[in-house]
Amino acid sequence: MKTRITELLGIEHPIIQGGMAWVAEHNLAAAVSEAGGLGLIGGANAPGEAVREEIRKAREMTKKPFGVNVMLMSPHADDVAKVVVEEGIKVVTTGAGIPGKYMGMWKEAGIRVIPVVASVAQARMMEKGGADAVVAEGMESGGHIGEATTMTLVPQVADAVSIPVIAAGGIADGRGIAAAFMLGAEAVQMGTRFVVSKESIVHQNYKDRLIKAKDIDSAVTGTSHGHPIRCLRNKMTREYIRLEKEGKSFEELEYLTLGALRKAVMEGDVESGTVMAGQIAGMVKREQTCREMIEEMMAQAEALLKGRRGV
Ligand code: TUI
Repeated sequence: MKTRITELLGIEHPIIQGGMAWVAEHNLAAAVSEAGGLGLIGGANAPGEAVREEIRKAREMTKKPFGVNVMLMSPHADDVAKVVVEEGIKVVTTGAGIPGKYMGMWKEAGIRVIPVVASVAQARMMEKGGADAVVAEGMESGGHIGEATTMTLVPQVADAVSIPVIAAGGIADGRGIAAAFMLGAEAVQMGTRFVVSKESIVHQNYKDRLIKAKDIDSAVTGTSHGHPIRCLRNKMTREYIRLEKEGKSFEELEYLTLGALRKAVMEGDVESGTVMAGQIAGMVKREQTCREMIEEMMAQAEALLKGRRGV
């Protein structure tokens, strides 16, 4: 399936892997790229040198293009922004902020810049600032989210900008991809399904929790203080939301989430840790390789878009 995004990025399938903190490391990024999508290394809160090492390890595993997600709230964002240039990365996505101050440096280096946005206003601002495309991310996504749903955001962003739009949030099969295309997207970004891929290094407890999840098993913490994070319900989210209702501030609640994503992803503590996942977790039922996932989804999406029933 060819779109402006597959052309822009030099990839076979219009599927981009989310830049998930702790999860999007070199094994996953290389596997998604090898399968014909665009793998991403998630910079998250990691120092620049750690991201450089991840980039080099991914290069040893694939000759195909992969990108880096720069999390703009990271204290190391300035360093990571330089490392991607030094390492000759060709595609950068950004999250949790406006990448304006890095835009000149990245464009000069010939990098394709694809900010993740959560509103039409942000999408317009990014286009004006020179973005090559935007990811329109709905609140069905895992992790840090905005307020609009994918169904409402994607067509409004597609109408507002002329650069290509990538849909994200609540997409995990060929039906989701076909639907996103109907809304005006030219590719999708997916996180949750890839978390349970065979190549994903997350702890087995995390994968099992996600596979067991039902449709309404996620919760959003931090809505009261402007840092909304979607994750699967557990002891941590129950405690967090209870204290939020009592009026506790972000600073007072920080102890509950500090290091909690690492604890869930690396140590498998899915009760006290942060198990970030999107609302589509309920549909993710088994571990497969990234190639199996991508081939299955593309066959289903292509059949639907040609007017046949899904396979
Ligand atoms: O960035 C994400 N998802 C993330 S980042 C992350 S790590 C983290 N952990 C704790 C706190 C904060 C982050 C986990 N999940 N998705 C992309 C995304 N970007 N969603 C929403 C936005 C966004 C938000 C504000 C984009 C721009 C923006 O601009 C701010 C402004 O001033 O308009």
